[in-house]
Amino acid sequence: MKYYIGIDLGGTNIVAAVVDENYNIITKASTKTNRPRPAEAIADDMAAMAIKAVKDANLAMEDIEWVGVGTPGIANSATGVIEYSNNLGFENTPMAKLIQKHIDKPVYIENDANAAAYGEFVAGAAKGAKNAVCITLGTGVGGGIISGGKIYSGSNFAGAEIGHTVIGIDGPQCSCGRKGCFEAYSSATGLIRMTKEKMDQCPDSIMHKISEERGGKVSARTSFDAMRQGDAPAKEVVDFYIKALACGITNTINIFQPDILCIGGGVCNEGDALLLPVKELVAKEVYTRNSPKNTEIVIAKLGNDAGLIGAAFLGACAK
Ligand code: BMX
Ligand code: ZN
Repeated sequence: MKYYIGIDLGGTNIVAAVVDENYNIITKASTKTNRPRPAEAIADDMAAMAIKAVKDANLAMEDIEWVGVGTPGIANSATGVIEYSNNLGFENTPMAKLIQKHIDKPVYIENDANAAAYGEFVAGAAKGAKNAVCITLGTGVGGGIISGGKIYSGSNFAGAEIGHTVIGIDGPQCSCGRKGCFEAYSSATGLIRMTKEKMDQCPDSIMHKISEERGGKVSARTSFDAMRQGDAPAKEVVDFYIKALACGITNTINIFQPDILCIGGGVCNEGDALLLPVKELVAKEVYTRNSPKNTEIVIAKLGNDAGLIGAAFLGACAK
């Protein structure tokens, strides 16, 4: 049996896993990212979690083929350098080298959403597809493109940032500097912003009661839950969220026409309440609406594990 290490470096958590050749996660070890911190300290913790996961699996480093890392931002897979990651505060961080100080193995790095797309491609909802696109609805909107079975990230490794394509000119401010990005509407962060705005306008909305019950917290679930209780303002928030998401997805399909477009990230826990109306809108608008073969839109299968499994198999993608 062959084993690999996958590491998911997130803004909140560092998770390392040992994954076997059948895509099963054997062990996981995690710690807080605790940003901002120097890259060296974060890399030390990433290596420590990887070493712990190997030990917990009753394996030795000799049993491991390679290490793969998924990170938000621009990851140069040729040099192992994270060129830029605004939320981690990284600029030209030689991540592969920093990890190799502790673990003497090949280290592959990729953008987190690219790694998640690769995970869904090798073992999840996009298995068997020739061309697939995955988008993740989390803190941001991540994009990952699989073309002919390989990750496509452009000529400079910064491609597939589908979240930073504008769907509303002069729309809400995005963290990338532009206004009206897909991410500014369709991330969990965007949904929370729109929920709060609607709550300010509608003091009688059930969304206030729901957030009070949850310690005053407004989350990506608040509007969906209030809608299910018949709250009209909440339904407006959800309807607009779905309209924006369908717009971004239709754009993506019009460009790539993949076999499968899979949607992952926390907001997908809404399941059919999200998927069915999105599919209906896309079917009405997509360029190929009259064609017999259309992109299949599905919810990602591997959840948070997609990034870990995809990272673990980056060495296979590089071959
Ligand atoms: C942002 C961008 C992408 C990333 C996406 C999803 C940074 C730091 N991040 O658009 O590179 O793939 O978020 O990130 O530039 P997540 O945190 O939602 O997983
Ligand atoms: Zn943007």
